Amino acid sequence: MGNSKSGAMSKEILEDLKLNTKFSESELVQWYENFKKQCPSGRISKEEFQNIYTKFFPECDANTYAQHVFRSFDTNDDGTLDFKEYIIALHMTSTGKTTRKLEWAFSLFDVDKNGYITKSEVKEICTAIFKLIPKEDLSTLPEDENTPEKRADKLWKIFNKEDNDRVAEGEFIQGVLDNDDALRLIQYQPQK
Ligand SMILES: [Ca+2]
Ligand SMILES: [Ca+2]
Repeated sequence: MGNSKSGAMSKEILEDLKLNTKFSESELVQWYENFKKQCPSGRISKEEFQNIYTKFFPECDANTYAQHVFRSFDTNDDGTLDFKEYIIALHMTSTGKTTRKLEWAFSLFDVDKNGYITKSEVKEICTAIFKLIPKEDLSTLPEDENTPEKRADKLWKIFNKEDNDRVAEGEFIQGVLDNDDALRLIQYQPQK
């Protein structure tokens, strides 16, 4: 904070990232240089993020999902991703540690960031996930999960909740860990 915009990453950010991620100092420095090259302003706007993200899904509409992913990465809610948010996001989504990934998944589903997931939030994310599924794959989905509503219903049942209930982070993580279907249902997995 309050550091000059140009040049190297500030010492405190570097120390913080070394502590909070598994990346080494030299990896972080390398990432930072790449980041500065791609983003000379040091920040990624929502539009830039959407542009990058949707390139990975040339055949479908990834815009809605990209917006949700952006929101879940923008932890300080200022409408841009800075280097720290970018690296933490990268760490959460790439690390093998399931709990970390599920913490991120929780923040993806918690659309209004109030610390709980409602059934309508689950439906909203399921709808965004569905837009990622190529048309030819839609017809191969199991009967009980071949619409966003059915997928949301199936997911919601796993948490043993009434329609008007809400799910806290701990319940969400435990629920997904305890159920083989849940991990598959909370994310988009391309069919091989
Ligand atoms: Ca931010
Ligand atoms: Ca919420």
